[in-house]
Amino acid sequence: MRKLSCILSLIPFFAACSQVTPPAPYGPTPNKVQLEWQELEFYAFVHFTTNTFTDMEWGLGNSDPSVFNPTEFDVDQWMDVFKSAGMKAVVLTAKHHDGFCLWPSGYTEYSVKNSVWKDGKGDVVGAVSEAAQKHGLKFGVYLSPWDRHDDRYGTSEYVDYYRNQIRELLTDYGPIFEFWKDGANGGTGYYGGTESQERRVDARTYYDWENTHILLRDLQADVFIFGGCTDGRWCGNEQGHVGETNWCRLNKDKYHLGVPYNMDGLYCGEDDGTHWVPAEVDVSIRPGWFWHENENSKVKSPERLLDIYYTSVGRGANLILNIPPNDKGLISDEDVRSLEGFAELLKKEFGHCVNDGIKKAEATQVRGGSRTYSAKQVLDEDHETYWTTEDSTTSASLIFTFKNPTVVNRAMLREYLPLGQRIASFNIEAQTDSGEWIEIAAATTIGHKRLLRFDDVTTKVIRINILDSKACPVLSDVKFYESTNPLKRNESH
Ligand code: FUL
Repeated sequence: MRKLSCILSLIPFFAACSQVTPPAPYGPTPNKVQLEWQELEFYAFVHFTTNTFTDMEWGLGNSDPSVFNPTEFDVDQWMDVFKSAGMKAVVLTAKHHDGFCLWPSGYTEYSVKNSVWKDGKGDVVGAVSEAAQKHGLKFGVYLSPWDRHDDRYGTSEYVDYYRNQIRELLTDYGPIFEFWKDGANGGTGYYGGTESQERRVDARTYYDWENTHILLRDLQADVFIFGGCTDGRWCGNEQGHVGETNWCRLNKDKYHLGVPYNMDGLYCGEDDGTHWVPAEVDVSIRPGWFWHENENSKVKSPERLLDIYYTSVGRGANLILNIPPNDKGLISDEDVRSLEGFAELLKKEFGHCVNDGIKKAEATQVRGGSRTYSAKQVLDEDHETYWTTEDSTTSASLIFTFKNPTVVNRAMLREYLPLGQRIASFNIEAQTDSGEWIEIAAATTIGHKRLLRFDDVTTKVIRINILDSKACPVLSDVKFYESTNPLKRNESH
């Protein structure tokens, strides 16, 4: 009898250990490069060229190379600033629309080699790539397809020239994590002449992107190609926000670089999309992309940067924040101060996680009753483990009980993206002393990350209700925080 009860008591143990198959992926899923890219979350954009010295945004391609002379050029200072702000990478405009090359390209005379800077021996691309590596940041390049200087622009020779430049950049400067193609295309410029002229191209066909992508991946298999909805998509604006609903899926074959198609699709992704195309939010810390002295007083405040962080990273997109060096080759004090303030705010937002005070994590349903998929899996620091339910379930709740009444005012959630993006709507509720549930936050999609800020609530029990999901929900992480920042929600978008 004793033996039998002993055996019976082991049944739940064996049930928990038995293999319960994971959910099948839903829709398109990210590849390894896209998953690694998504983990970077927040990185720097650096716009720097002759424009910095001529006070222009879009140089016409006729500036004398000698104007490029950053007398106190110090890339270590840039990297220190980026790193202290929490950035994990940097993307440099190796060539902007004006055509001036920040490296001594073998295929044009319009580059640093004909500037007075370092007697023409300087190489900004080389210096930034080395400094990034030294400071533990990944390095990427922007290479403008449009070139307002080069006479070949508009002919097939220019496409060869562009590809030769890709060969130089992806061969000589170490690993390139992201290659940025800009959508601005054709129009007025000098194109090697003495007078401004107009040149138009058909952006759909002219560049033959398909073969350029093959070249890029041949040179560096792990490069993330941005622009034209290749590996990631532009969010459709340069103000610092992606849609509150942000799907990583897109019918990407309908989108072409520089050809306006469906702005809503860029902003929110497409629920029925055929490919995995996550969003990147590009925005400048200043009104312009290049440094202008008269914009020193218009640098975005730390609070504004925090709002941008919530409406980009906080909605599952990556944020590429432009911080343009000045004409001395340094990040200006105004930008440095703002980024320092922003880093302080971030520390206050997410510096105090209260998860340690959780004594119990439960779910209204656990797939196969298996420990592998239990509610606890969202609390470990492992992004690879997750809570999930039976296949047919599209709404369910996670319930967290704290040891003591706890103040909570921020939350972070992550879906397990290798199985596709699923959750379409959820809310968070806190239980009052009288046992009543009050809603404290609500949102639509989650994706890589969802950050929520809400008024202080003191509670012992919090629940996350998945209200709608495309397939059974798969959540990998949940964190609750007590922020010491006053709640200021200026997310106008
Ligand atoms: C735009 C460009 O025209 C701007 O000058 C800037 O480079 C920005 C990142 O992309 O389309």
